[in-house]
Amino acid sequence: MTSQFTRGTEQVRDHVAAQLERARQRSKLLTDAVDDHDLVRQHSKLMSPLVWDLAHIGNQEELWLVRDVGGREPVRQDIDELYDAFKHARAVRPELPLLGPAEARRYVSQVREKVFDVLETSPLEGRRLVDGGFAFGMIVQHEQQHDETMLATHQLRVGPPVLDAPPPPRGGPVGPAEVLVPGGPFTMGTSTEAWALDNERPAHQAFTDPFFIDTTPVTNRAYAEFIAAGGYTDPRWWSEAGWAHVQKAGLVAPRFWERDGDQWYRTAFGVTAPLDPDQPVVHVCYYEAEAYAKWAGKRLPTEVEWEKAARFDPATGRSRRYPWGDEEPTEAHANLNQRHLSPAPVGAYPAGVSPLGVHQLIGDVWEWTSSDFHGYTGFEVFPYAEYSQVFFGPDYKVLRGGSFGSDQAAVRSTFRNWDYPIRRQIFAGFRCARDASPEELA
Ligand code: AVJ
Ligand code: FE
Repeated sequence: MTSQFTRGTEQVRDHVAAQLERARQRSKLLTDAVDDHDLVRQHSKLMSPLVWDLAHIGNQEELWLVRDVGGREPVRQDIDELYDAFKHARAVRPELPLLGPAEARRYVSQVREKVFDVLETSPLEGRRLVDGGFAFGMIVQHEQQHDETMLATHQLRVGPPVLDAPPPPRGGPVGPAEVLVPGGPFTMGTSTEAWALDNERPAHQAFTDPFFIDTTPVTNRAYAEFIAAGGYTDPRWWSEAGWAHVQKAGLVAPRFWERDGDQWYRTAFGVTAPLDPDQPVVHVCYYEAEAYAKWAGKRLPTEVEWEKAARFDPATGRSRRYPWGDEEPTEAHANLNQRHLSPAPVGAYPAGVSPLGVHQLIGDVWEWTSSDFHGYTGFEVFPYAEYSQVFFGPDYKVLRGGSFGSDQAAVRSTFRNWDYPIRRQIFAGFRCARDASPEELA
């Protein structure tokens, strides 16, 4: 596939139509999998009812593509307020007079019909919002992001399994445990990726000292060793905020883990099975990641380090779109697109390795970094402040790389996710890094 910035207008339209369709197939799968009662109820205070996500997807699509890009009459102006994420916290959304399952489904398909008409008739240039199909790409990504959120709701749902997928591919060799990333400048962020969101822009030169980064995300096996070594009860490994949190919340293991004697079990989408020791650990919060890293004699990578490990090609000095090159991900490169319902064992994606030999940077699990979420120098709100800017500051930590539940339309090496450091319902794990000593560089 060619990259978005080399596509002609007709190719952009075809690409947009296919991506919209793919996103909608996934939204349907996630909402048709459960009955009406499960669609309207709250599976966790942290999440919206699934039926809210569905209509919110339609409402954002209506606001940006039907009304703004298309200049058409509203489909349902009366419901804007209900589906404005800033008006009502997730915990209170079930109490709102929401559209019911049948109404929500009708609403999203009415909007979609108009959007296909707008797509056929609107010029895709001349206005920054539509250049390269940006507004459509933003809405595709928005739907896929909410699909990942709905997948997290499914993971929190209690009851017999309703989702099914083939197991991930087998693991394989990964080489040395860490790789050395050379110090110096590299290009971070992007100014050319047509569908990159405002917080990924602009491309700029960033600098790192030489550092080591783990070849793979931290596995269940390694994480279980931290638990067995008393990691959760030893304040030496925890930051002040982390120690306060682990005690108050009573954390003893990753979310969805259960012990029976010496064996750990993990429940995923209604299925409880012995933990696969070679899969990356998932459902840990930032504080747990930080504590593990300290126990291991390491630290979390900064966001700058993570992106350099994922993009920098020392042979050319260039930053790639993905660790493996500039081509779109295929199923050989990365565990994405909800193709499997868990992370894959380490070494499962040799075709996805970075030039420096780092595995599984894209897909499998979101990776916590030590960085707060801020705008890059030269950041400009586009097209609305409530996507990124209102979240900038010390309250959120940046996560990188996407998970098995992220769609490839919404993941790239410049993509930035963020969440509170206590959150565990997202598909998040981590890998460690450390400074390189002078002897190691000599
Ligand atoms: C980028 C995943 C943090 O879900 O809060 C969805 C994406 N923004 N609707 C979120 C988003 C508006 C956002 N994250
Ligand atoms: Fe949203």
